[in-house]
Amino acid sequence: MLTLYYSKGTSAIAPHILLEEVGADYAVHEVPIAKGAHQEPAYLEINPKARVPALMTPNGVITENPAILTYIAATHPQAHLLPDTPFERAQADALNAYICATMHVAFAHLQRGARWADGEQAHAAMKAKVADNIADCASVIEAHHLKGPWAMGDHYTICDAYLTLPPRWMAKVGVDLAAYPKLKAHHEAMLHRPATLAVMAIHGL
Ligand SMILES: N[C@@H](CCC(=O)N[C@@H](CS)C(=O)NCC(=O)O)C(=O)O
Repeated sequence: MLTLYYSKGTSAIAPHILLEEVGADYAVHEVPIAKGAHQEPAYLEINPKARVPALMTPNGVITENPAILTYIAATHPQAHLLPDTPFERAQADALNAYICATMHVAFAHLQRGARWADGEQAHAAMKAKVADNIADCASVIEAHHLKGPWAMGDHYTICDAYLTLPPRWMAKVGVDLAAYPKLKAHHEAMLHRPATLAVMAIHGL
């Protein structure tokens, strides 16, 4: 049995979608960030980094979206969500690393500037850069990481669940998805999948 620790509307949407896609036997445990639940001792025992998502597995806790997505796919091989060849696997890892370590971090500068600098002026300066940085990240994904129709080409993989997040970040900072035809088509295709729709409903989206 797996347990996904999540907060509604966060990046936990990605592993949540993948758990639905593979038909996993899983439970959910809500950790509402807005109420500070991710900072409470009970949750810090699950994830000392005070972030969601986290996935409790029979072997212990996994944190970090790319690792969680890979674990779900690797433990449900019948769903074929990991590319077969070493090169394609590395390409998938590259996209997931980019979403996690560059685009998500760029988006975090909107609300979490205090992690990088002190003072209102510094936070305002960081916020002012977020839309441009998110647009740059979207351009990189559009040009180099999204083969179409799915991220890795003809087959849905772990990257596709993670790619549900960039359009959400883009919308929040006013970057027009229509300017990125492959990302837009991907987003629309995702919204036709029952797993995506089920998770969006749970997250109140
Ligand atoms: N690198 C982590 C980032 C996780 C993360 O930042 N999650 C956000 C929600 S999308 C969070 O927990 N925010 C609470 C906070 O920053 O205090 C991952 O990919 O799992």
